Amino acid sequence: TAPGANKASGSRTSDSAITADAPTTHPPLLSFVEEIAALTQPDRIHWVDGSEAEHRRLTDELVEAGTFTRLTSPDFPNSFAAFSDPADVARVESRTFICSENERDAGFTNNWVEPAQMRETLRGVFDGAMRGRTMYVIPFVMGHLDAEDPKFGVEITDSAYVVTSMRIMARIGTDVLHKIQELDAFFVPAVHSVGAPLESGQRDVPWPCNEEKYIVHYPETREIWSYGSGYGGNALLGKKCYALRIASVMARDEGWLAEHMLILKLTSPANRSYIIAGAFPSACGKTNLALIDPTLDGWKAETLGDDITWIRPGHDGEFRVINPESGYFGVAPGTGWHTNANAMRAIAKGNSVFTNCALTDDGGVWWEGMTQEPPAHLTDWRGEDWTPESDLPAAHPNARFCTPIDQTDMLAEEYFEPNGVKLDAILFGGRRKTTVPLVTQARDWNHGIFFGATLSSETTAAAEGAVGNVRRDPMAMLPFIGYDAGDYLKHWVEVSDEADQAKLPEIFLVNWFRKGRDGKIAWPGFSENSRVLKWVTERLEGGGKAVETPIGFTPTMDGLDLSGLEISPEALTDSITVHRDEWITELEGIDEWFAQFGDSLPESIAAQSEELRRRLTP
Ligand code: GTP
Ligand code: SPV
Ligand code: MN
Repeated sequence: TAPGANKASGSRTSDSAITADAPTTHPPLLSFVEEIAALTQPDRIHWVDGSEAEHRRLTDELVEAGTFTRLTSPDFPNSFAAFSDPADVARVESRTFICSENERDAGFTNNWVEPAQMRETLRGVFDGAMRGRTMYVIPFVMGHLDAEDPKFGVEITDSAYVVTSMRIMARIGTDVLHKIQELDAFFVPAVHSVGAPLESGQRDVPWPCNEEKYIVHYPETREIWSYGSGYGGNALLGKKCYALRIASVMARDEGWLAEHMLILKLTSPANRSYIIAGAFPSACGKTNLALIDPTLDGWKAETLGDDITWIRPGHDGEFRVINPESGYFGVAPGTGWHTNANAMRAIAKGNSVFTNCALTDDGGVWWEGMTQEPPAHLTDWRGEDWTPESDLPAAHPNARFCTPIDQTDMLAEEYFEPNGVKLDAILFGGRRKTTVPLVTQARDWNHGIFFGATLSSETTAAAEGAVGNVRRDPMAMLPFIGYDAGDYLKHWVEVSDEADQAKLPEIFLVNWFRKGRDGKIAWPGFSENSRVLKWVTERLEGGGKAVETPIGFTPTMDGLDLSGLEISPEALTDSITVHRDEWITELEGIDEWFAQFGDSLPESIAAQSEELRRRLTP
């Protein structure tokens, strides 16, 4: 099958009993459903319409099954808590595969298996995988239904938890189904099973999953197959699997970018608005910045998105951005009234699903950092009694809230623009204790790509594995680039050819996490990041006090607006200073990193590290 085309309709058995009561006559969709049903052998098929009545029925069933706990506290209306299997709490990068025809096209950052071999493996594990369960068919669109080029998908899943979460995270249901048929549009076929068939009479568990997991992408045919996990990025296939891995391949072929970025609209006291996107690795501050409450007087922030951004060259030579999602799947711990009141207000409107948070005795949820004082007693995410004296955290460090984005008071009206809004600046940021200063402006587009290409961060709980090791994470996309990483950087270089050079966004490197001489994080972060954003907008206007350092432009000691902020001169120095010796060491790490790209590293980006070397050598 060619990219952008679903399988030929001729292959389907049109009289199949499987789809006799289907709400569509669209042949490629019917044959997809028939094929997967024949393979996985579910007890029944449910076509998801996305309605309120359906949502009520499904959540009732999930409560009945023990997967959901209905929250009875008035602080969390129409909301539910779910607790995963303790071994199914995060994305599984070691079990994520890009199965391109040629190994070279998956690149060194991805796991690769020959597609024919993977298809055979998956045929084995999916054979009968939905026995005893309902197979749900979820038509969805990433981005707006009335966009110029809407991007459709159909997720087949045997998890009602996935259906209720997808209803928050993407536009799903009957309208989408009709549009696919009306436009005879391509849809990404996405198949998900928890991998836990039920024999007749077998009792289900609250969180079925399988020790063996596969998160598989076929970039050429734009297919997704996910097996064995019910969790977030492994199972809500519109999110990382489609909107980043598959979409990055579509974007390469069609001349745009699919990125792991937040989108923020910032308005100055002079009433000028700026659209800023930010790529930070998982659990490194996107949701927090997307929902910032600026501490600076007269500055207003509104949000468009917190995790995924699609960037397209517009008709007018500008880059335009949209958020393809419709909800937050945010890290719960650390989200609190004192750090992220905007998120808390959205959550307080209800209609949310909480995964691996702790339960309060009055039927609500709690996590570390929600309030400054923990409650006296909780039931932790494992179902154990918890008190403030307990050694283990009450919520899993990667516990998540899933909340509709339109519950955000500070949602920007541009969120509703089907074809997006002009992008002014891009921030790349990581979690680094040393070396990387608070904010640095790139000299030009390719220098900015170099910031992104060499982005690094200490690992977090958002993926399985050890926490706290520095790893390179190009554009915060290391686990999400659906093709060769060198080709991806080349595409970033080339995509600017599509745009008006005078309208290209400015690019900045930020680090909220650098430690000071006292061993504590030097910069106060969170709302105070508005001071950095103000400097960014000043630089966009050709102002802002800066020094040129070997790594780019950084603020002078009096460059940031620090009015009303208590920060010692030492802490400020430790936040913004560039240390030549640290960068000479950093360059060794960059050399090692770039060596891994082999000859797929674009010359213009390799040249950037030579330029840095030259600038660091007195
Ligand atoms: P994903 O949803 O996994 O992609 O994560 P994210 O990038 O949206 O991360 P999020 O905003 O949820 O932040 C994750 C963690 O970083 C939380 O524990 C926050 O408390 C912490 N954090 C966010 N912003 C700041 C900041 O400015 N300073 C400091 N010190 N910590 C921050
Ligand atoms: C991330 O890990 O970057 C997330 C959460 O946003 S997940 O949906 O699980 O990918
Ligand atoms: Mn993310």
